[in-house]
Amino acid sequence: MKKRVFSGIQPSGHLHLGNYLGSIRNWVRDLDSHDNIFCVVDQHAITVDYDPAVLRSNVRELVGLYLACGLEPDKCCLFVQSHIPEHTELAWLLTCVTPMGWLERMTQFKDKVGAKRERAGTGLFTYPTLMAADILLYRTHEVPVGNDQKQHVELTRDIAERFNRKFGEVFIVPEPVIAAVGARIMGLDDPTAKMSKSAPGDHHSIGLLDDLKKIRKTIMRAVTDSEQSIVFDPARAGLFNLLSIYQALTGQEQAEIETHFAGKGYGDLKKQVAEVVIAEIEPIQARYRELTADPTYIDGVLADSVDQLRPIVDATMDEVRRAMGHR
Ligand code: AQP
Repeated sequence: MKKRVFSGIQPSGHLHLGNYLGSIRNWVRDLDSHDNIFCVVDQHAITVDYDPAVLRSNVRELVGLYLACGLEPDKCCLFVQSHIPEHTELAWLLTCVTPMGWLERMTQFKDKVGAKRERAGTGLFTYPTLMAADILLYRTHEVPVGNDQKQHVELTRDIAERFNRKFGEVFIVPEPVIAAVGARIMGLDDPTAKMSKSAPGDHHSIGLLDDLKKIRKTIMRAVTDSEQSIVFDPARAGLFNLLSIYQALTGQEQAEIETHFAGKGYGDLKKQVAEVVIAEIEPIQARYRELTADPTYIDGVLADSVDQLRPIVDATMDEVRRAMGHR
């Protein structure tokens, strides 16, 4: 039996190179060896201020990009979270077995609320229990994510174990899977901050659908330092980020890359990073244009997946409701 993989991305903005290298590319690589379920987690995207029309358009763009990046519908289920209402039912049930203290330790919540804690929506605080529900609903074995989501997957494990101790062995306890390279791509305008869909700044991220000239410009303007040598030194955050992107896309070893760039300057490095980024993104953009030319294609893929997932969802929820005394 193949291991089941579940992962998702929020339609909270335009997909960027960090989302691609930290997540989607690894999902595509492992399609044949796993039983695959990928979601557009639109209910997570409403935990912060948002515009419903923009959300609707982001959902379709994200599904189109999932397909364009190589998530072939005959090898995986692709669906939108809000199309399966049991995600929120299970989230509520799990919220009732999750101690407040566990949620208070989540660093993403602290980063996102900053000083505005009193005004933040409760959903932002309980977001990790919805994520636990997403994962546990499908009896997932592995959750491939970028580094920033590792803490949430570990919390999911704790919730599953606590539930199983209290109500019987209902859930599979999932493992986070983090890529060795590309799991934390940083902003090009500020290499101390993670590249994010919702971060401001025209030259912060590389969007998968960005104009290719803009991508080149963003890379050429990337913040580095005033030193000379081109080496993988985590203390030189801007340089390290550019080299990590280059490494993730070429698949070369660090030593090989350092030898390649020995004696060259930052201008050369940036040009070559731009080349490998564009070589990866250009065909994705072309496929995206083809796939989205017929909007009914996406609707068909989403509806088929919901049909395929229905028996798994029904079986899990039946067991959960019985275990908790609702049946
Ligand atoms: N900078 C990154 N480098 C590598 N992986 C990343 N991921 C996100 N940013 C990077 C991974 O992409 C997946 C999707 O994440 P998400 O949409 O659920 O939320 P996020 O982690 O909060 O992503 P963003 O892009 O930063 O969105 P916003 O700005 O809305 O919060 C996850 O696997 C994540 O680890």
